Amino acid sequence: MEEKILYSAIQPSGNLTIGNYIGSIRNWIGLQSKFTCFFAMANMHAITVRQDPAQLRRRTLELAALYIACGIDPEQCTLYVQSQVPQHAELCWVLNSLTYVGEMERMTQFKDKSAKHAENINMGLMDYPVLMAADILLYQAELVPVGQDQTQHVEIARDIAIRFNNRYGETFRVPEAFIVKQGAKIMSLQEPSKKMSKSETENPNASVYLTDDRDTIIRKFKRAVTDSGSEIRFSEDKPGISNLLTIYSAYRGVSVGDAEREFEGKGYGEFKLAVGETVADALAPVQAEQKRILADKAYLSGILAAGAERAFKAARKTLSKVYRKVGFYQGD
Ligand code: ATP
Ligand code: LTN
Repeated sequence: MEEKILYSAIQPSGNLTIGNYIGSIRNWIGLQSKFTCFFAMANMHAITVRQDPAQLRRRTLELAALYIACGIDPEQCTLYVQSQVPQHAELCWVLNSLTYVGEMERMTQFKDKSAKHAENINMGLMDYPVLMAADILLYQAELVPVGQDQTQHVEIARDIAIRFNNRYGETFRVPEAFIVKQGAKIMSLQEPSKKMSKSETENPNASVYLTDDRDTIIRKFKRAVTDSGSEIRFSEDKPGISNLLTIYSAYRGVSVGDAEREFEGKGYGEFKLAVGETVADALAPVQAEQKRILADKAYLSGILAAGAERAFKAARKTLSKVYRKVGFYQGD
């Protein structure tokens, strides 16, 4: 039986938060032995908002090292940089002609980012979901593990795949989003009604970065906004405490129910300290490993070169099929 394909990516657009880890990377680890996996550094997506070139290059490598430090096995998976595989842009162009402007204008992320970067509402920002569809469809991926905010984009990738298949005949596998039940949307520690985001830099206490040191992590959790009352219970009317319980249970590997029982009768202060210490304990070895990998430039560039080559081969196969289907001359 042919092995199923899994695809995911993260933009090297900032320091990763524990939200990125809990909502996406953490779930890749367990799936990598069951699927043929492709994991990318989505640097082409990242430039849809302004990036400093030197910083983008550095962050791309940091993200690759982080994937490996978190437990992605580069021998087992294909780890590569999106811009090193030109078929992404090429397929995106073809898919653009099957995508309607109205659909893109309705995307929540486009609306949010347009409001946030009103001075730079560029074509790339609007086309972002089509490039993402190209990423996924190029590899014939079946499963796309992402956080909740990306479900709309995976839906549009499905629509585009179905549309293409209907018009030109069976070409793409129709992908499905894989969203975890707990932790698909980690909230800001300062405003628990808002998503924790790596590009939110206004309030540094809102996000916990995977690169934060122990004291910073503990301080941020101590300052986390909590709710009225004193009970440590997961419920809709307690968004702050519920968010902390989700983070704690993700890093402890226990259920939310178990976490609630553990802190029964305890106060908010004690609970917040325990969450901070748990996260700090878990991040320390990842940070050390990321540092070690980054220092070994030859190792990392070897992994990325091999990854780009493997990705290129898979992508070339799909693109050539697409070009044939749409009637692009490919030589005789
Ligand atoms: P940006 O702020 O630059 O848009 P981001 O923090 O939203 O970045 P992305 O690169 O867009 O991060 O997302 C990487 C992955 O992390 C995606 O699968 C996304 O769904 C997931 N993710 C992002 N934020 C969270 C969050 N707060 N909780 C759970 N998953 C998240
Ligand atoms: N848009 C995604 C990153 C991304 C992605 C992908 C995720 C780019 N291409 C393909 C899954 C599949 C995000 O997380 N912001």
